[in-house]
Amino acid sequence: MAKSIALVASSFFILLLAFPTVFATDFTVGDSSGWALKFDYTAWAKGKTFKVGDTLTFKYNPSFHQVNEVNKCNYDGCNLSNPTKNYKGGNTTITLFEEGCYYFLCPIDDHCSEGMKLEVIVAAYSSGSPSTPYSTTTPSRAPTKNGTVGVSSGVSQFHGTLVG
Ligand SMILES: *[C@@H]1O[C@H](CO)[C@@H](O)[C@H](O)[C@H]1NC(C)=O
Ligand SMILES: *[C@@H]1O[C@H](CO)[C@@H](O)[C@H](O)[C@H]1NC(C)=O
Ligand SMILES: *[C@@H]1O[C@H](CO)[C@@H](O)[C@H](O)[C@H]1NC(C)=O
Ligand SMILES: [Cu+2]
Repeated sequence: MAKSIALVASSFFILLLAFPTVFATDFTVGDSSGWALKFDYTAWAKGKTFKVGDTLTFKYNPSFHQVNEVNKCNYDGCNLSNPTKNYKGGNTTITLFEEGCYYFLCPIDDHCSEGMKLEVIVAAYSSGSPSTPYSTTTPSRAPTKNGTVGVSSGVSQFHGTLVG
């Protein structure tokens, strides 16, 4: 009994240590191209899975570009007025705090209509494969009926790994 408690406790400890690297991904928008003209950000975003807690980092020359977060209507029309937020400075990291769609564009000249715009669809924690480890980071909820299956299967996987 004491042994299994120790194993469960150490499993949680390992999961807690793993949490930041496993669950929060930072995406550099455009990868090595950064945030610039002549890049297809729709293609860049396609096939990537963005989750709540992930971050987007925009790297750009602050003399030529900025980042606006906008609503869908202004995104579709490349409307530069009343952005939700405006970022400058060349190194902008944005945390994707909630599920849903985020829209970004460059408000300088006609960069937006030339394609400097990005739509990102953010999935909830529970969708996608890493959901089981996430649920085990809330041990106080382990005894509830719904939590038991996910937590116990997660722990037993780690238990097996630890024991060999
Ligand atoms: C651009 O957006 C602003 C504020 O959201 C709105 O008042 C304006 O009518 C829009 N312009 C166009 C051309 O849609
Ligand atoms: C951008 O900002 C991040 C975190 O704020 C920092 O770690 C990084 O060194 C910065 N990069 C540049 C090129 O300024
Ligand atoms: C258990 O799951 C059901 C549906 O999946 C949900 O309605 C209910 O609120 C959940 N209960 C708890 C304690 O999470
Ligand atoms: Cu620009």
